[in-house]
Amino acid sequence: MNDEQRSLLLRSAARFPLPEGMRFSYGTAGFRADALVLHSTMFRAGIIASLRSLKNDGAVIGLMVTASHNQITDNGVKIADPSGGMLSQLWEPFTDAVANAPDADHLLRLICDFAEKEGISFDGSCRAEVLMGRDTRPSGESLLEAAKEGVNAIAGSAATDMGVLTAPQLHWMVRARNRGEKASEVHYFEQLAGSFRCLIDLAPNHGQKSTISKLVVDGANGVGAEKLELLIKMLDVSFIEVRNNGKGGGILNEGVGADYVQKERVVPDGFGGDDVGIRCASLDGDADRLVYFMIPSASGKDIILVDGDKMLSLFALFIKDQLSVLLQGDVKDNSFQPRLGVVQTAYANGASTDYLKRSGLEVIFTPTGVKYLHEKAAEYDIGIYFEANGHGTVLFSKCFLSWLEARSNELSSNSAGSDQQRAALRLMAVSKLINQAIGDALSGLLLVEAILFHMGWSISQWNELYHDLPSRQLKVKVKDRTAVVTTNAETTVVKPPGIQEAINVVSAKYPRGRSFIRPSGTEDVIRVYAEASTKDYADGLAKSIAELVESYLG
Ligand code: G16
Repeated sequence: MNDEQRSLLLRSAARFPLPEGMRFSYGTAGFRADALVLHSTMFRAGIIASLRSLKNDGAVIGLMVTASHNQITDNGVKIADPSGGMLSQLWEPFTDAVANAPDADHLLRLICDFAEKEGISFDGSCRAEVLMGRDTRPSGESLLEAAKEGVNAIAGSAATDMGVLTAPQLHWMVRARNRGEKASEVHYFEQLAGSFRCLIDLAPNHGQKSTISKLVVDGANGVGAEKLELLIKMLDVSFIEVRNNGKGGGILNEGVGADYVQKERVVPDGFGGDDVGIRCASLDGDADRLVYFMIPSASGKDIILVDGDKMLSLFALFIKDQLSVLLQGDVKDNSFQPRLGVVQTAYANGASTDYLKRSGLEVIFTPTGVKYLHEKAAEYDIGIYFEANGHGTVLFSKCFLSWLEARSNELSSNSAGSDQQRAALRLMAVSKLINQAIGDALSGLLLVEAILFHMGWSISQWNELYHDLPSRQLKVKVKDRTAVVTTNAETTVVKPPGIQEAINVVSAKYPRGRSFIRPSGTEDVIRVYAEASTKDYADGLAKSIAELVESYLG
């Protein structure tokens, strides 16, 4: 950095001092905290995004201002790498250090040292570019401005404000830009709508498309509702109704949204007795998570949850079927056997894992956080990953897609209209519909709808794929959540000593009892998960484990 560049950085950084006594930590999906204390973090995240772009020869980087499922007063930031996926984990320690640098001088020193180590040059040979978006939180606008200043503090960098977006839209745009593809919101909607229509037209019962039954979507009073309404217009369909779109005075994520529905398992606001038996779905605050649910009776608050594990199972079943049709019979080049794999976390219901394994699928586990699942899924030709909370997608390798395209061309000239050709076209449409950058509630929703239509299934038939083991999740507020350290994809606690043994003893008392604890990376709590053979057992086990956490961590 030359003197001019240094003084620009110092001057800008001085305007965003670190709040007294605060420590920020890069968590499961970036930084998250009360919006009031986040201006310095946002400014510094802008710097990180610029540096990341310079490191990648000026490739576009994404910066999304969102706290997703957290309460409305929180905010946060997610950074998207050139692939559209989450920021490389290798940069997390540096990002943490930058967020906590005590003053402008320390910050400058950190950046210069890191740039030297990473071979990042400020000689103007390439220009950093950062695409920015935000969700609908009231704090978003001013925090985005702070992030913009961070980008501009690295001389020559360009920040492009894309306005209010879902997080997956921004990730999709980053990927598209870096692939030299059209990357506007309209192009995003066109790609989703086009590939959805294609799947519907390829369904065996496509003549009945006007009979698709009603779907009611809870938009969490957030950005997903607004964007889904636009997508519905583009699709020109009438079977999707959006509720909780934030226009009726509802508050973001309060008594609504995918996180609430999945964790509390109760009817969200805006839904009730009139929705009994109807297919319902819920998005989260930045529309990267999706769960489905049904209201079984008008009198109670309970729902039947159809979660991320069920979505994973539905997608895996459909893709496996299409692959086997495609690979059957007289295949000219049958040397290529695509590897299909699924990725879950410890939160996956035990019954889902059993079902997937019984279906002959390879199942692997990672810690919580799409950054881990995505990385694993990318090792397969087709990698399907989902967290139980509804965050996930399906990744298709470059090599598989080239093979598929060649195979599809071959089939269209030799056996147009055959089952095999239709299977190839369906898989190509899935690869365009489902977001290749990150989990995306809107694209996931259209894929669920297309597959249910293809199968001729109701939500109840889908739910019958397997029966969930009853489970329960709790949050425990403790003095210091970092005191809990886990291993084995978060299924074993190594610190504090003794607590894992105590968890094992308690879990063993319950038929099919399984439980684990882990520190949340998005909220200041310890999360408790428990499952067992009955609802009462699962509730009892979760409560006992929460008490253990309190007794060990206070
Ligand atoms: C983020 C991550 C998810 C993770 C969730 C909860 O979701 O992207 O992978 O499951 O946080 O994480 P934790 O249990 O560590 O709080 P979102 O939708 O909030 O961005």
